[in-house]
Amino acid sequence: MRSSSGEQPIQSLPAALRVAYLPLDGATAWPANVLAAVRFGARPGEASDAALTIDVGLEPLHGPPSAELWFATGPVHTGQWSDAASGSQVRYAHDEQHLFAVVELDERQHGGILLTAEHAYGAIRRFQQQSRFGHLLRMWNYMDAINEGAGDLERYRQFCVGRGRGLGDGAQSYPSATAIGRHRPDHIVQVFWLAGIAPGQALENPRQVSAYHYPRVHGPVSPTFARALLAPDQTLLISGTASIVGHISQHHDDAMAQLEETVRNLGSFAPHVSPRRPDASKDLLKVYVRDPELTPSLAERLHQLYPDSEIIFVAADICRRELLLEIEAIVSG
Ligand code: 3EB
Repeated sequence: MRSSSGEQPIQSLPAALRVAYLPLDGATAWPANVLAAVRFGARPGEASDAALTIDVGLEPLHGPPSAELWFATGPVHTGQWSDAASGSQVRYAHDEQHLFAVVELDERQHGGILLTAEHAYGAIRRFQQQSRFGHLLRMWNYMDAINEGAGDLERYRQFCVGRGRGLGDGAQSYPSATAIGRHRPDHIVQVFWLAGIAPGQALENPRQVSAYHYPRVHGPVSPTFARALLAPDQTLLISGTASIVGHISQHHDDAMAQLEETVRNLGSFAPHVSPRRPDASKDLLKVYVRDPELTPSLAERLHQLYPDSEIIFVAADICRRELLLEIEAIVSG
């Protein structure tokens, strides 16, 4: 992804977002000043020193379980916010520039995937309206059985309907995002996000139709995300990216061909990668893999393509049943 390795300190930008993967091997200590930790895999009972801990029920593959750590750039404040309209809680942590927050709703209490998504996104919209961190930068959506149901009743499409209703039509631009299915059902629609005091710049991919302009064939309500977002500090937050060209899935049943197509899609953002700051973190890739057995060959190719990046793999379902993998990335500014 990175096209240049020039080193130029850029003084005028806000403090850099710093993100890293930490192996959860019991031996590695928690670093200080963590705004939020996103942990993968079931890890009951284990403590975290992060201000906000988000446990994601996606099994890590190929390597030790890890946490994605988002570092704070100053003192951290945490809290909980109640949204009476949806009966939900937003848990959050923020420093002076960024907020990380999560809402987790049980589908059994909210009447299925569509209403749960609507309630979650209604809560997010209301929370964001009163927040000092008014600009959504990056969102993750994790849910059960994402491909269950036929046609427009497929759960991902129902999720998109609920998300659209919850968000309303006030949005002028969208954050980057990921929407993924858990292999092990837990009935929870889990949405977490990064927001900032300043807006990012939404980017689209010339190889792909913008998701919010997908034609009707992909569902009644289009997904609301930007292909990538350039954060105010120039960190590039690339959305979940798959083997889609135009709006059509490519290379059904061929994971390695899907990988190459996905890599070409990721390559579209190379012009937006800024020169590396001296203190920049490594680039991070997260690979969602439908069939865990594919992991070794995917890993071999990805390490060859991105030798300087940190790459983690998790078992997950992708939002179209023919898609076998999806990759998201964080490229430091
Ligand atoms: C795609 O390109 C693949 O619904 O928020 C990727 C990233 C995808 C985000 C979302 C969906 C979402 O359409 C799926």
